[in-house]
Amino acid sequence: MIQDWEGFLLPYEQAVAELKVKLRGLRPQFDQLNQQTPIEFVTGRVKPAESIKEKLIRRHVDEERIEQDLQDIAGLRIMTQFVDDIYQIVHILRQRTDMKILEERDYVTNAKPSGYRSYHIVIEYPVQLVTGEKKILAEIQVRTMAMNFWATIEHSLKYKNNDGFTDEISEHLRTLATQAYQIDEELAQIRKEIQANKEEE
Ligand code: 0O2
Ligand code: 0O2
Repeated sequence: MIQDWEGFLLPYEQAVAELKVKLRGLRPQFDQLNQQTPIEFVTGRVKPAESIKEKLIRRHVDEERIEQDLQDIAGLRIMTQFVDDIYQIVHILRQRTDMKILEERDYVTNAKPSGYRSYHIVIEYPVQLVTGEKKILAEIQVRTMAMNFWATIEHSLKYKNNDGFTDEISEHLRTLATQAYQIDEELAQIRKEIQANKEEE
């Protein structure tokens, strides 16, 4: 049993703080190169102890296995303007030497049954502690702002009203997710047209 949750979560806090700085630091580099940045904004959080405990029960995970089996205690989120930007970010993350990618889950191309879209990357990240190096798992979610807007609202509706969440409501939310994705596709089309117009000039 973990007695000291604050102590247990400290390396995760450190990892989230470091990764926020590193990922946010990519933006000015694109500006410097006069390139359009694929990153709109970055958020991060450590899962609160109460949510971790609830997830351990829900997923039947033994507390002994928490570090290996709960991949999103440290969570980072990168928001983009366009769908293509997601894959550009994934490519950049694959080249990095300060983190090791363990798993990738592409829910952008293959949406979840709920309608949820996002690209998930599980990394192993080394944190330097006074007691030495500790490798922890972190989850990076990469998604467009439209995907994020849907996921944030759907999450809060589901979280707060589990009982009232009927099949009809799930279906309605799935339709809205499809509509949000259509907006992403149309925006990509507009970007392409603008590019083509520029090249014609
Ligand atoms: P709630 O109720 O959990 O949504 P900053 O000052 O910007 O450096 P800040 O303000 O502490 O840092 O946090 P940040 O990084 O701007 O955003 C934290 C919020 O992002 C959290 O909200 C999370 O909702 C959300 N978030 C970011 N990444 C993840 C992730 O990977 N998974 C999940 N589940 N949520 C994420 P709050 O404030 O904790 O409130
Ligand atoms: P929270 O409150 O966001 O932290 P698992 O991580 O074990 O739950 P899996 O399949 O191993 O599930 O991982 P997956 O699906 O790659 O990532 C799970 C996380 O993705 C969730 O974390 C959510 O942040 C997000 N997610 C997945 N499906 C949905 C969905 O239908 N709607 C929304 N809004 N978010 C989703 P948690 O731990 O569930 O919660």
